[in-house]
Amino acid sequence: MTDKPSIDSWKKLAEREIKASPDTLTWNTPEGIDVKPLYTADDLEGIGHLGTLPGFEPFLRGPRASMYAGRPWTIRQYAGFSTAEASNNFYRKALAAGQQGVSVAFDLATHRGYDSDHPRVEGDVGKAGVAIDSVEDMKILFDGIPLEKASVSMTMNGAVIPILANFIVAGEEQGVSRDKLSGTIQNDILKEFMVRNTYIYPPEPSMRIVADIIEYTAKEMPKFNSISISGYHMQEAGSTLVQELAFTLADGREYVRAALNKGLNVDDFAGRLSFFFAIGMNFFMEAAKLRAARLLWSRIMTEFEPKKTSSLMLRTHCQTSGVSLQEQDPYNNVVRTAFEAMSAALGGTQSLHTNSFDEAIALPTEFSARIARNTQLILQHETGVTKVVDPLAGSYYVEALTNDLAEKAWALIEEVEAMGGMTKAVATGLPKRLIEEAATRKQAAIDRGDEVIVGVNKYRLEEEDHLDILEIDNSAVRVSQIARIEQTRRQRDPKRVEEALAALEKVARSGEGNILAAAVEASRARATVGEISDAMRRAFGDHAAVPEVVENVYGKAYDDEPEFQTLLSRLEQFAGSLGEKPRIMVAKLGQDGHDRGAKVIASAFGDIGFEVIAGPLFQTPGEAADTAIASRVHVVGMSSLAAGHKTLAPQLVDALKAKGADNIIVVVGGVIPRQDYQYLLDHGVSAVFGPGTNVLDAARAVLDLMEGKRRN
Ligand code: 2CP
Repeated sequence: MTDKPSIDSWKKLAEREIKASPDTLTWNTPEGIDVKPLYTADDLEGIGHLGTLPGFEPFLRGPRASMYAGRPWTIRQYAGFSTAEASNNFYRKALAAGQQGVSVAFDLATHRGYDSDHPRVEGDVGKAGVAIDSVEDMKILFDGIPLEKASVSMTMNGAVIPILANFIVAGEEQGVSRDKLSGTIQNDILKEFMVRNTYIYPPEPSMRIVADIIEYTAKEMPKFNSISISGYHMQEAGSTLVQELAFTLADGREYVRAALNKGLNVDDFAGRLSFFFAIGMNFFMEAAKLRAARLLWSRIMTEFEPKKTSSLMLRTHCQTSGVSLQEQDPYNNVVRTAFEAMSAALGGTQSLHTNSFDEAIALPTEFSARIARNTQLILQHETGVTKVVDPLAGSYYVEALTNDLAEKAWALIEEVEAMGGMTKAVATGLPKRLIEEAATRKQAAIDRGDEVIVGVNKYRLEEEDHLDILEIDNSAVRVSQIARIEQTRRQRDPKRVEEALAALEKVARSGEGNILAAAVEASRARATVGEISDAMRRAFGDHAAVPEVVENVYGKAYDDEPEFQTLLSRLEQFAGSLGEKPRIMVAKLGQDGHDRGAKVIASAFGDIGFEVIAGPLFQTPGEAADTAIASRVHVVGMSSLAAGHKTLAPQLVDALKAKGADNIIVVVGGVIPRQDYQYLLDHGVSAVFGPGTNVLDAARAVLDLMEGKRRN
């Protein structure tokens, strides 16, 4: 006989089963939330949100009363590659196969406001998205896709003005006036300064651009979501879910203030603000996060005293987590993505992208994209999850988790508020630093095996299967883009272009008028993305971030572990023989701003005993070689996540050689497909560290290389 059921008797019973206190089963998550092995009605005590209903304030249970029972979320797959023609073809096929909205991925040259013929972007054109140089490309992108029907999301932040202007003009020339265009522009610059790094101008004018877009769309494009306030990239950069939640909502509050400062009425734009979150592998916490987000947003918006309840409503897109995908045993990624998608649905997302299983390595193939899309179709049509609104409501665990997340995120939001809001907080570098620390801690937990990743640090295959991946011939894309730019330049009226660009520059400089309205004129005149961006560069200047490196986070996770100590003393010994600390430069080349990997490596190598030089973002191979030589480094570690490695790494090797510095060892790390290793090794790279590399293994390999070089 067991005791009568009570918490105490449960504890005793559990203790007998596990031969330890059940408190030892508590899971201390990176969010600082202690997840207990059992939740009961006692955990609901004092939680204020329990009696709420979907469609009503505070919208915790969903922005719509009927939610998916009335209309399922939008299946919106983010895609774009090489040319406008290829991407258009892909969108048309996807729409015919069940996708419901379009979502455009632009290449990094476009993101950063460079035309495809610019010398800085040789390795980037057409690589991680589609190259768009002018409205001519934009028209091809949407050829045969009726813009009065299909809603279009465009992920653009840096060059947001020329891209949105081109979209408006492409609509016009398709016969669809701008008031009929529906969709979303990302237009979220604050998180670019924090994590995503596709900014162009300094923070202050960048915030004006955001506000001008909100103003223009509020007046002219009633069906268009003016912004997609994004936490996605924070989680991708390593943030905890509390950080993602807090910084995203704090960003949102800042944008509302910027729009109000332009004299807008809150109800004229608040209903068209939208959000974007990542959905990672912490299944219940991710669903709870979306519920908490809606609760907190309605709390924030209440401060601005809107009259319409829709102004309090958080509507969001979600994407399954890119960083949760692994290169090793990649079909596991299908399973990961399916769980994440289910979690997003249980959390009540409005729109969803499911990643393809090969995205840890390359852009999706037609095959992998089909499985990703079908993951959502199966969820919507076969599992029954759409039939009931907010089915997790009332779960002791999920309600307690929703409350815990909301409380912790609110505390962080208040901290940001005390700093004077998010623009000021971003300027101090605090959010970025907190995220980088969390990322470094996570890497150490994975390297130590504390956090299990199936097929990577446990159950790893002896031999991986070969995987066919999509490869973009970037030089061919560049040639065809340059030909089209030249044709556009030949056919346009140069005087009209010049006048439109001068008018745009004046609006930018003077602070009077709307920048987007001026850019629409320039786009009509066939000014290119680069020319429009340059007109604003002349007024605003360029933003350059100073890279910082987190210290004593990675090393601390290893404290007194023998394996780590052995490496430390080996390095010390080598430094002794060298007469100085070995120096490594972590380099980012081209327009690839994904710097999580670079930052984690810099910080871990620093803790191991290297002197680390963190190179600035966006260097050309020649510039990186100059920095490496001036810093007298022994090794350059190039981090590449945007598929530019086959162009940029050999150029870096050649630049070092040309400058008489071929004694500097070059290693490459990041998203490098196995198929490319030999190519890189044949072109002077000494070692390649692909996804899933243990950082200590990488450090040992670099040390081996340096010792080998010294012996020869
Ligand atoms: C929805 N509707 C309903 C119901 N549900 N009507 C009746 N009953 C219901 N149950 C209506 C809505 O009010 C709306 O009409 C219409 O149906 C469409 O629904 P929605 O919920 O607004 O969906 P949506 O049009 O798909 O819009 C979703 C978002 C939008 C989140 C609001 O901003 C969006 O699509 N965002 C996508 C962002 C994105 O794709 N980002 C890509 C990131 P009305 O409009 O008339 O009200 S790429 C990421 C990469 C990683 C990167 O950033 O680098």
